[in-house]
Amino acid sequence: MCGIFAYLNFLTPKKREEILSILIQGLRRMEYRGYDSAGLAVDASNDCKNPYTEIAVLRKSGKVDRLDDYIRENKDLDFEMVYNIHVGIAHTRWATHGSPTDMNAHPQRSNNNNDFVVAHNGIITNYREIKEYLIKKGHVFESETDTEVIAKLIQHIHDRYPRFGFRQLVETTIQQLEGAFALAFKSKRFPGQLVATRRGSPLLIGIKSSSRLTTDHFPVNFSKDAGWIWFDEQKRLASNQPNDLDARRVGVNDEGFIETPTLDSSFFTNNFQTPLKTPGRIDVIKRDDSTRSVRPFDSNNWEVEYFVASDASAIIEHTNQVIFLEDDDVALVEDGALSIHRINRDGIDSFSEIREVQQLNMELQQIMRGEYKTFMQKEIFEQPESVVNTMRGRVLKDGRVVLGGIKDYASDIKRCRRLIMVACGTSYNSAIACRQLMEELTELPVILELASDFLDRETPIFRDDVCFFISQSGETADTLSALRYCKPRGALLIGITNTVGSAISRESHCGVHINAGPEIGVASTKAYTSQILSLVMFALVMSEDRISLQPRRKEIIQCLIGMPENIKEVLKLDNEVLEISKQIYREKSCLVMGRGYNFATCLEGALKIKELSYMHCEGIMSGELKHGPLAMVDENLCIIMVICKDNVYKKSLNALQQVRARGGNPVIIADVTVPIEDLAGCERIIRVPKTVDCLQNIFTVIPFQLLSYHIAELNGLNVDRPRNLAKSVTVE
Ligand code: UD2
Ligand code: GLU
Ligand code: MG
Repeated sequence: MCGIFAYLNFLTPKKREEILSILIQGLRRMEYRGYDSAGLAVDASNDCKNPYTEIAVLRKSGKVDRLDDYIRENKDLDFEMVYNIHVGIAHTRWATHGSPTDMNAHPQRSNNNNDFVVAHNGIITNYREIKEYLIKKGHVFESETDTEVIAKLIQHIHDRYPRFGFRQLVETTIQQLEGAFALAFKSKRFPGQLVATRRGSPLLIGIKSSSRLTTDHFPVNFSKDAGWIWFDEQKRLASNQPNDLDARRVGVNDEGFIETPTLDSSFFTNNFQTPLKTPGRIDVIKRDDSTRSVRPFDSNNWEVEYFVASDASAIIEHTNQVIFLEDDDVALVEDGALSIHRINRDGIDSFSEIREVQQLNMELQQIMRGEYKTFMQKEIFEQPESVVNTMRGRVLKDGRVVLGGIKDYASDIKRCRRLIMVACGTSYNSAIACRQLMEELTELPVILELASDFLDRETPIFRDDVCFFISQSGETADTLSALRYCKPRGALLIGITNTVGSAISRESHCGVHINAGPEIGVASTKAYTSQILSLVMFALVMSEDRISLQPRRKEIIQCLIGMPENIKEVLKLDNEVLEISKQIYREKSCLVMGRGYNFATCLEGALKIKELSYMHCEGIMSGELKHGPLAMVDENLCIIMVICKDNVYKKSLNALQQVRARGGNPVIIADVTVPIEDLAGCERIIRVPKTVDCLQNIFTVIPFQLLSYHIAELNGLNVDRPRNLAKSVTVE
């Protein structure tokens, strides 16, 4: 979930040193996205007559600077060597599969010869099945990444079908992949060629040439039917079906006729009927008179450079002519010419048949955060995607919930005496948000602990306790100390973190990586919602065999699936929230109240406002109102109330009445099903979509994220770096 950068120079001679600098610079431009390791691959022969016989893969955990130093110290590379035509690919990684080590950094490679190398952004959810298959076929894996299967798979297909072109190999490979990816491929077998593709992760291509571009668009070519389907050997074995694949025609021979491959009949099933004419070359539908790939320049002897990147910040300094790839586009650069391909016309209604060359007229600063002014804003608006990444491969279409990290411990956990959730700040609030559901679905006592207080009290912990340690960075000092305190006492330790390879992830017995992607803004937003989802998924896993709980589980899972769309709806409230921010940004103090599942939202909302705008703001349980806070209420106090149609609805309305009776005029955050008549004449109402009670707090907290953001901005404060605070608190 971090960044890809690739650079191809065609008839524009470049020293190896220059190529490496361009690649490193590309990575640096994407540094702001946050990452844990970096790497690149370039041609490595030092023989000018045979420049493409070797590929070097250079990778380092840590900063791009470390990679840079590592490369400069390399004694095997002749930095003066000049390439007329060259392809280099580079990557910054935010680990999801395997810790951030040199070996797990990208590019990943197909074999010790580096025949194929690939840089990947995203998560491959079916990589385990593919890996098992490839291991059986003799491939030896060296990393813990999901990405490595891509490199090994393309090699495997190449070995079976040596006549496939590079693009065809990639098309065949990506049809086996599930999950999300942006990919850049380089191969020793196809020197000077670059293939890039995406599904779910962003990717764009910059074009730079001193020849004039004669076209403002590239047609999309449709491969007739490269209809390869991964053959699920496991499934066949499980269902005891005979292997009738030998009888099928499953390959394409030299003349373009379908044949039965003799090497490995179990590899593919065939779903195409018509023979391809010349496979690997012209299997595209010609549109008008456009040829397979457009040579888009006005001179015969043209030179060109291409840049592939996850975002424009890495490209803008080179060129402002770019093409944005759509999902499942496969871009090939061959002989310096770019062509865009799609396997078939599925989903073509939503994508046009051309990819326009767009002019970027933005400043670098502007691009870095996309359309957003700050990282925090970007991260708030990323939530429709980050929640998908948290659930990817875990909430399955068939209604099951699978947490790979918990599976083996589930039965131990079910037998424990109590669940204890230990955290600080926002992470602590996520535990509050999920406490009720945890109790309901596990039927265990659930105890919440602020890490600092937990340590101060030297809380008794026993062998049959299960302790959760929740931390975005996985390095939070108090939480980590609490973990170390519990370890010798024999409790089972579960980590919930966003950072693979972090101390909490390493030192816990098991856990869940929330996979929200790097969070840069100091005030946590997307990590909070992903933490809640991770805990909800945990509760669902714990209750999967409770028959009486099935209807409840089903309802929750349905709502999880609808979550991304609903979050988009919530984000549309931004302008309404801005208007309210304008009314309250000068207040000295603010009271946020609610109860039940939305109490966590009040605490987290108040925390966001404090952190960002330095305003005094307090989140209270509305049940506590008459035990003290009500004394503060008058017509001047700024109040925000969260009211949803859940099991505490009546009580929430009661609190509203009490506030109204003291002249209070609260801003209300309500779900769309709350009737206006119930809201006691309040006029400032923000309506969020309705969902199942235990997930409602995700929708109610987002308006607070936006609110705190706008209040801070209206006050002219630094949103990404509030004073006195640090992103990860590694001191107690
Ligand atoms: C994991 C693996 C992945 C692959 C996949 C199988 C990683 C980062 N992920 O993804 O490589 O094997 O399973 O489908 O390697 N863990 C802790 N403490 C924490 C968080 C996680 O010990 O705070 C453990 C967890 O118990 C598991 C591993 O780390 O053993 C990976 O956890 P995950 O949440 O990334 O698991 P999953 O299944 O999504
Ligand atoms: N899932 C891949 C890995 O863990 C790619 C992560 C990324 O996008 O940086 O290596
Ligand atoms: Mg661990």
